[in-house]
Amino acid sequence: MRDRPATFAEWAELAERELKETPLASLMRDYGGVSVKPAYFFEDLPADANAALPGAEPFTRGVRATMYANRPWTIRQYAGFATARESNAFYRQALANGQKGLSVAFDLATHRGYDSDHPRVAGDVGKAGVAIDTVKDMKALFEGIPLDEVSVSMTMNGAVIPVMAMFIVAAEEQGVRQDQLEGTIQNDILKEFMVRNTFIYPPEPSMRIVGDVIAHTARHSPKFNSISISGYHMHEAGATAVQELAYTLADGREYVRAAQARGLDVDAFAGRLSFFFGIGMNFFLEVAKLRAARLLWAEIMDDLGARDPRSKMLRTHCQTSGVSLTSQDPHNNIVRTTIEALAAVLGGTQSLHTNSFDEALALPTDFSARIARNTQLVLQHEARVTDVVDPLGGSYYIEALTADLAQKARVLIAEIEAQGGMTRAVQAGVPKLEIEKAAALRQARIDRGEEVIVGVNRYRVEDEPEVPVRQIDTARVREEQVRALAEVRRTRDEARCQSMLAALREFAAKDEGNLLEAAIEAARARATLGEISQALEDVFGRYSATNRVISGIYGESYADDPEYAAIAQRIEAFHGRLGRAPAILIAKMGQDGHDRGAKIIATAFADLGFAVHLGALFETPPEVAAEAEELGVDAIGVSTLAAGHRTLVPELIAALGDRGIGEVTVIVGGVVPEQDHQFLRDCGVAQIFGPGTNVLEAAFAVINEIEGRLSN
Ligand code: DCA
Repeated sequence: MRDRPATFAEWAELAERELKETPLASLMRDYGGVSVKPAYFFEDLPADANAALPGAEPFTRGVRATMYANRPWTIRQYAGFATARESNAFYRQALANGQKGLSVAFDLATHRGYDSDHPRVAGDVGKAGVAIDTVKDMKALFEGIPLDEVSVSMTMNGAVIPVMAMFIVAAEEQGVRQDQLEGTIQNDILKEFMVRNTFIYPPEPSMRIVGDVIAHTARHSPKFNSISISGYHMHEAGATAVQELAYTLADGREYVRAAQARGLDVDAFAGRLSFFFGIGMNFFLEVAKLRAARLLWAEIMDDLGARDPRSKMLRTHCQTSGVSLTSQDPHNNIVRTTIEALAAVLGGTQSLHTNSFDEALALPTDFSARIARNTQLVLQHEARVTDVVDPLGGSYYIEALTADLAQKARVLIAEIEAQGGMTRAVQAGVPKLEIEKAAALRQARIDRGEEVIVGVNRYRVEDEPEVPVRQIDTARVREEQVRALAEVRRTRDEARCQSMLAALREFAAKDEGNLLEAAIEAARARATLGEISQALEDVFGRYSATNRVISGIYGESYADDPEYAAIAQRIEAFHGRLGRAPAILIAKMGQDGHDRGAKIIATAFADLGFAVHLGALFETPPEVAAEAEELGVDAIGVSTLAAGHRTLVPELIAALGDRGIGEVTVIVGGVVPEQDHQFLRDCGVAQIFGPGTNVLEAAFAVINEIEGRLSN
């Protein structure tokens, strides 16, 4: 028996013998700036790893001493669709079937502060979330669900003021006081400017809103988590683990400062700040990421003057990764989600959402939602992973990776500090651009087959099984909402409602008073979500983001690729014949702000030689048609991820016809259920590309379409 710890050097000798000609260095991996060796040893353990205690600062091993051994994580499935009534029925069923907390998904119209009858949101009402226009809708959403017992999380950022106000009033009318409310509001606006794009107002007034919500809940709802500082959307937009950690925690620091600037003592609110991370397929990296996040947050809060240990605890919700799901061979997604859920649990999450396997195709059906929830029930009840606290603690690899991630993130956090903090960095657009670069790099690796995705770039099946998907009749939902809105407006005390809205406007203009408090009064007087939001917009204005296309990443990754060169040559030949490059407008219509796919296509096509115009977010079909005419493009690539395509694409094609440019090729990319393909083709769509489409294949198809049309 040896009496000393084994070392990497000793192992390397054995390994090199086994590897024969292959160099050991070829087994090294890079996880977005973190390099990983093929084996870890005692010597890799950070000095403080042996001293870490679960439930004690800096909480690397978990925020509770007993963790799941005493209480498992909360099974909290994010859901919402169509009307409040339908979502309510779904929630009640879920609670009866073992779900522990609720998590509300709002539709995009609500996110962007529009009532369902607003002309800009025709394609968005009731899609990808529930439509909420009035307190009446909010009451219907929670009918029969006691808000003093069930904790409710609401993913709302842009329209946080009207939504929180309506939630509070709905609870009040259920007989539940504000101090009894349990739950979480996302209220994380900085990441909206970075990646998710459901902002309404410019960054500075948006930060005031965040501060007001934190201040109000600290005072009135001590059990309510006033923010869910989210890395998830960065993760989904393609951020590396280091970026997700650093940007999220830097956002957290900025929010603490915003609340302190409103005169609050840090320990009065910090215990109710919560977090939200995305969990992807890199199993150990994701476990280490959660551990590193807790370690770093404790350090940051120390720095900000927190004294209460609860202020230094990073409590988090996690969601398995949506972008890791594939539309090809979709049942593989059940396996992916299980692996990701296990990583979240071994990382010590407090609450978890597991995705449904059909989410790369459409909104989950009852069946897929059940499998997703059961994934967590099986982990909690059958896999015995809850019995032991932080079971990976002490693993050479996990401990070293935790320390390494934390160190890399510290450097990035310091860079943001040097830029003047996250609001400044976001205004300058730096984090957004860095995430887009990381996303393009990863997509290029997948397209080149360097990263294998089963059923997508390897092991493809010929006959894809047809998966039944949930269809939502938006026209019906919209009609119902519009009718209900009219009824509320007709029966309320109009003078009282208008005076409350005027008071809210004044609060906003004078930069005094708490905006949420004023909005609660307006909601009591039955002001609608759109009206409350508009009152603030009258003062703050509506923000529009600048859109930039990064270049060079695809070109570099494919420097020696014959297929890439073949398309580039076709485009050059096109240029030679017509004296110009083939031109494409990448369009995002409706209120769907997910633009990772659009940005990747824009970057790759630009590198290939296309003239790429990246349209603004949130456009209407007639606006896109007008832009296409003005630019004289050959094709429009519509990127759609929030189910608006059935309404928006036919409207676009009609608008192109109205302008006499019906010959422009229309291509659709994103989440489009198989069942809708024929419908879109019949409308005149030339090509449909689902998630996971190889960018080069898409480019070939597009140039073929354009040349085909031009030669006719
Ligand atoms: N021993 C004793 N008590 C425990 C233990 C344990 N091992 N584990 C948890 N608890 C207690 C907690 O202290 C907590 O009570 P408290 O609020 O009075 O402190 C209660 O059980 C609930 O547990 P917690 O871990 O806080 O879980 P959640 O209530 O589900 O909250 C959190 C999770 C991340 C903080 C919250 O912000 C959340 O639910 N986020 C969800 C966000 C979301 O859904 N986003 C959708 C995109």
